[in-house]
Amino acid sequence: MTRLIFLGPPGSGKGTQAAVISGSYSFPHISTGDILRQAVSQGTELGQKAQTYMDRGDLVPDELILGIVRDRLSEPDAKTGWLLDGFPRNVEQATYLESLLDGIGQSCDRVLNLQVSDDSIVKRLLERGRKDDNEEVIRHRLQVYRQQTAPLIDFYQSRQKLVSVNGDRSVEEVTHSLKAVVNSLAH
Ligand code: B4P
Repeated sequence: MTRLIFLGPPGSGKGTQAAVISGSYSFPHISTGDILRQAVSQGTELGQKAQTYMDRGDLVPDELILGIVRDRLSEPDAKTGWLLDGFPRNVEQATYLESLLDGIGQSCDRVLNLQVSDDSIVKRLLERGRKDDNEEVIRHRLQVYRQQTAPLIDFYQSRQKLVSVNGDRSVEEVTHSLKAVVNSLAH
């Protein structure tokens, strides 16, 4: 049973690596970004509320996110492990997750922190060209990351969960390092 959180700035490769790792180890990949983008493309109430925040590069308000994660983690496939990609994104979300997991007798095993330089991030995201991938929005997302998400590095370090991995390498090299961490977890 493996429970992982992928942490890192926008464009650090969380989504890319989470897809590979969850495929290799067969645990569900839960991406709040994917859930939100799906809601936007389907025009649901959640999607309509979330879109403005995402287009600006701001975090979507916690009240829209927390219930989604709670419901997703209570689905049958998440009983035996999961990989959270892009959640938590701030200390409030991390505190909520901790008490949610406490309540169901779970805890996360490791928080994998992908480290990538700002220059690589801007280059990667401009190449990807998603709607929220123009230079102004990318710079804003990096600022939001520093203010709201980076404090989670200390949060998880103090709980002895954090493992940092150099994400400024090829996809395969990063996957190799991440698998070494997952394989080291004795379950
Ligand atoms: P996310 O969907 O989480 O996306 P991201 O941070 O931009 O990207 P990620 O790190 O997954 O990068 P990827 O692998 O795609 O968030 C989008 C928005 O949703 C947020 O701004 C926010 O508004 C909202 N949101 C999501 N979760 C939230 C939450 N919990 N609370 C509030 N709001 C939330 O990689 C990026 C690119 O790099 C790709 O093109 C990829 O091909 C390339 N790449 C990856 N690895 C590479 C490598 N090693 N070398 C070269 N290129 C690489």
